[in-house]
Amino acid sequence: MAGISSNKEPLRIGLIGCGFMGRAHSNAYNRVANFFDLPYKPQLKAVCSRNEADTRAFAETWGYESIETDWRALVDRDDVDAVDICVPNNLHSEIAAAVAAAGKMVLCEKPLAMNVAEGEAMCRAVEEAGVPNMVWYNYRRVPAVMLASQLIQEGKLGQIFHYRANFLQDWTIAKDLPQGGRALWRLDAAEAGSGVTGDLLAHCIDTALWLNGAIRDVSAMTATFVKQRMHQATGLVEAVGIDDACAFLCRFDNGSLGVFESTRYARGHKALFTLEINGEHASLRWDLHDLHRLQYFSHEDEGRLRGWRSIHVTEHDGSHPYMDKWWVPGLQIGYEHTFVHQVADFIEGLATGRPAAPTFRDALQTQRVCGAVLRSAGSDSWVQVSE
Ligand code: SOE
Repeated sequence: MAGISSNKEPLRIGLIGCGFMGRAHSNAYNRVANFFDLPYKPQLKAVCSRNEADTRAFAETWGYESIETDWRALVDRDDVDAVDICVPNNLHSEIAAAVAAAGKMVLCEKPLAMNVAEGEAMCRAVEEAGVPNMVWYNYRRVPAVMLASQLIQEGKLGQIFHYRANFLQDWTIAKDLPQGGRALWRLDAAEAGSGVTGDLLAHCIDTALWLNGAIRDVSAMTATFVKQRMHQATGLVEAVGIDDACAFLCRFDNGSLGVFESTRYARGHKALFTLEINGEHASLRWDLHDLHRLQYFSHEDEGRLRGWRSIHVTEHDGSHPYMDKWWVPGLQIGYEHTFVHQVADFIEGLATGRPAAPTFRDALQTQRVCGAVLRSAGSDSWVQVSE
């Protein structure tokens, strides 16, 4: 690989939130300039969360120069160019509006917002301020998924008939798992907005909209299997307001049919994100547990040899997205690299003026589908995905 120039402008990052996603993004900021030759290099200026000792420890581990314990102080700093929001969903919109008003770039963890109205307000805030913005739907940047997108764009599948996606987990089956607060805010509707729909299905929907275009209408069902859990903030047993599982049917604008399923109650599955697309000439299948492989079946292959191919997406000659930046052919990369790719694309977007997707506006469309799914489940009826 050609050498990487050391002459780079700093992109001064302020991170809000020290959880799992704060770690994933910090890792990406630290690594991107070692592997991608870009005009800007992330400089970890400040990290913010409410607990001072935890924030200091996080800053030391990941290399942040300083800490804040009030997100407003971080947003107001003159030495921060871009603010990364990695806190529970109920805080996204207020922080994003403040970041935009301060004229800073904003990167926001998925889902964009608690609901469509908040998402629309966030889009208006960043667009009126004219600040670069992006939402972290990282699975688009798995090389095998990006390759799938290229094959579809090239017309290799022809007309698309079916789109199928699952995201299955099993970590909330225990009835004594509390809701709310640290690590468990995803179980609290007041902090998360929804359950698996906004958390896991949102990934499936983002990828589907990108690969297969707009979704017209949906018919969904949800279930909340554990109806009460102790809330960590109050110590009281409170009603659970999130969806534990959600499945929906949909129709895409291109005429294809979609089937989506997501749950945190699929015993044995930890993070099984799979997608399959069936077209007129070919089909594609991808599985997060085997993320460097793309399964491909082409009806145009010679009959004797026709069958599913398992493409090991590690070529270095430019044929496999991103892979020329990493090791040597045959050596694979993993989950954390998807975030490195997303930072690289964000920086590239700053340099070229072509914003990296998904922007807030792109992610609003996923929010709209999630909203329609929840409305459909609540009303037991087909619901249009409105613009
Ligand atoms: C939930 O367990 C979770 O961490 C999601 O919030 C992430 O977005 C997903 O990538 C993995 O699972």
